[in-house]
Amino acid sequence: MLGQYLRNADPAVFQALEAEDKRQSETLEMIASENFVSQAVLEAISSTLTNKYAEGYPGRRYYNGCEFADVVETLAIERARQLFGAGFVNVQPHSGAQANMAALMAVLEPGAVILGMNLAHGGHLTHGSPVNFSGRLYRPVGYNVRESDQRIDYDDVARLAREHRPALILAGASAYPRTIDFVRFREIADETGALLMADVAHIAGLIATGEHPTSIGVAHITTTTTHKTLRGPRGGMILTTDQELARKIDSRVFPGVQGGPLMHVIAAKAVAFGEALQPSYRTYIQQVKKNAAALADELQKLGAVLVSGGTDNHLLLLDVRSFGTTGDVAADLLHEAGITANKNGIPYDPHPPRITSGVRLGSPALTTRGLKEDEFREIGRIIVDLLKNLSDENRVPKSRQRVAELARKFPMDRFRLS
Ligand code: DSN
Repeated sequence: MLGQYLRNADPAVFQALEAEDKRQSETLEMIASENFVSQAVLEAISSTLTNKYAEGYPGRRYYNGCEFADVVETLAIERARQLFGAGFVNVQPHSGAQANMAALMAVLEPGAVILGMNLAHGGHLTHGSPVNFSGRLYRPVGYNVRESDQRIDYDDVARLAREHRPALILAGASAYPRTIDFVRFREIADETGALLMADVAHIAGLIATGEHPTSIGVAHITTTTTHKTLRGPRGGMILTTDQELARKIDSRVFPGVQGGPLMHVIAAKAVAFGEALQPSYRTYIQQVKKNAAALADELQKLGAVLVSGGTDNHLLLLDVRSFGTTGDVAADLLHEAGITANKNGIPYDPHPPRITSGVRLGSPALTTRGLKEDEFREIGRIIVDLLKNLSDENRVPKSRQRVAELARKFPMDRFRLS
């Protein structure tokens, strides 16, 4: 049994994986936090390093047999340092949420006040949501975007910081289409005696290539995922330029909140960071931005409303109220037509999170697949045709055909293991 290929050893799982491959090939992936990893990254994830326990850090492990685990973790750390210009990197967090948990616990005592972006305004669960550890362990205060232009109101962040004196301010978002001013955040943190933590999970690839102002050396701590614009395996990472903070972070990640690191994933992080250091990755990220801008432009030309009136990065938030529908209905309709996206709350949303008034659309995955501005404009037209003609029964089959044509033009074979 141990020597059999998956196809024979476990047909049920094999078939589900085959079906997933087909789903990814035949549909258009527009979830802003997803991407397609390279063949090389896939190979590293499926390597025998999944068998290895390696608690500790390179050169200081608790088990023997870690010599090659040390090689890949050191490569991942060195490449991440080079990519972001950060002196200290911990590549062990299993996810972005774990990275945030370890980073917050490294510098805060339970009950500390934290100031983060409201989830309903584009923030993240781990930035102080009451249903998350961050809202249960700490005392969260949320900042919103301005109602008039749906951008972060830095004066209001400063006002809240002066009023609540947080121990830590969190800058970063999972549904914010505009540039984040980390320097202004740091000024506010310095004025009010807070630490600044930046969660750049969504924009890490933009920062690594100079396509978004960096948080490294501006924020005291930066956390990120490695699988979004960074196009690596699913996982997290913490960066800092401060040696003392780095020491605290390392001991919070292990043994603080995690046990054995996922060494196969760390090997894949090393591979992905190596890819991101190539000049072609910068071209890729520039195209990600151009594609998001083209989609935003086409949607707006066709009368659609976008939160904040456009995008500076890899994502946009479509306000579907002008189509007379809600986010859940719109996202399901796109799904039926073969476009995968997620319903998303918009700032000051009249609907609860399971309904919402928005759909979040991102360009990273389809840009990896090779689509450019013309194709993104066609996707914009397909989306508006679908949402404008809600009562036309033929709209889904027609759109499905247009989606299938686009998907066929950009085959996915090169991202497969076999
Ligand atoms: N789930 C991620 C996203 O979609 O942005 C955030 O954790």
